[in-house]
This record gives sequence, structure tokens and C-alpha cells, in this order.
Amino acid sequence: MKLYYAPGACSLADHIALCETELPFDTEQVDLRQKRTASGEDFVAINPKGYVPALQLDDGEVLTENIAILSYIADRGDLLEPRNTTGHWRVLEALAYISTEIHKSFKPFFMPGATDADKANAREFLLKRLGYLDEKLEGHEFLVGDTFSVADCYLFVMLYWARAKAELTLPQRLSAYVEALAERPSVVKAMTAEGLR
Ligand SMILES: N[C@@H](CCC(=O)N[C@@H](CS)C(=O)NCC(=O)O)C(=O)O
Repeated sequence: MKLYYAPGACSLADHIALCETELPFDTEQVDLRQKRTASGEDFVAINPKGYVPALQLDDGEVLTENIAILSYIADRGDLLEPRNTTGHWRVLEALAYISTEIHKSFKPFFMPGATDADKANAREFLLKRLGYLDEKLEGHEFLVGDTFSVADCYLFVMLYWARAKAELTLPQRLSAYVEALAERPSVVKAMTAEGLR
């Protein structure tokens, strides 16, 4: 398996998830402006969508989209979902919320033409959506169930962006949650490999 990533991009979630498992994997950095991989390949030929993450499977197939890749790693790694009947669907529910309600709302912080008003609106929206997760964390260490899951990998990256890109002050539970996750060996390993620590 090979993960195509860009440092600090949403692909960090998949990188953390892979580090959490015993699965063998390689990584290759992508220059998202030039759409070239570190070894000089045309990234669009690998993923016609032109964005990371992309996970090349051992049979050569390329899987894209965070929800699909994180679900694949959870399934293969056999570690990253709570083991009860609804656990799988609760993780999927959390991944969908993070992807559609939170991840996409960061757009103004990555778009060169975004205005201060766009950013202010995005901050307000993000605080509302993150507030829901902050309440869910009351009395819990992880987002879904009692064990670390791929939803935590994805949320970690969103909270990292919330601080580093959107300059948001996180509510208290999310703040404690992201600080605890930042010390997790898989998170340290992936962030170090991406040159973020
Ligand atoms: N829907 C995709 C979005 C992935 C995405 O937004 N990737 C960003 C980095 S976080 C990217 O590669 N942007 C470069 C581009 O779109 O050219 C997913 O959830 O995997």
C-alpha cells in the first residue's frame, strides 16, 4: 500500500490511521501545485481528481476520498472501530459529519481569493459545528465509543487546522482532546514523518 500525501493536508488523517495499525505501507509526497509526486510522476495520472489523499492498494487500484480510505484502513487494520453492532455505522456517521460539515468549511483558509468576511463566516460556522462535537466529548476520551477510531484521526487534523489555519480558540473539551491526541505515538510518528514536529 502507498499513501500519497501532502504535509499537513487532510491526508495526515490517513497517515495517522496507517501508523496506528501493523499494516505495512509506503508514503509518497505530492506537490499539489505542480501535481507531481516526489519521484516525478504525474499525480493526475494516479488520481484524476488531482487531490490527496490517494491510497494505492497492493493490486495497483487507487482508492480516493478520506471517508473511503479511512474506512478501508479501519477494516484492514481491524483496530480502528468500536466492536459493537452499531460501532461501524457510528464511525461512518462521524466521518461523514467531519467531511461534509467541517472539512469543507475550511475552504476560505486555503483559497487565495477568500475575503476576511468569508473567513469570519467560516469561523462562525466551524465553531457551531465543532461545538456539537465538544458536547459529545463530555465524559469521553474518544469521539465514538470507548476506543480510538479513524474518526479521531480525521478530527485531529481538523482541530490542528482550526488552530493553525483558522486561528480558532477551541472549546475546552476539544482543546484537551486534541492535546491528548497530539501525544499519541501514531500521531507523533505521522507528524514527524511529514515534517510537522
Ligand atoms: N473530498 C476529498 C477532499 C480532499 C482534499 O480536500 N484534499 C486537499 C488537501 S486537504 C487537496 O489535495 N487539495 C489540492 C487540490 O484540490 O488541488 C476527500 O475528502 O478526500
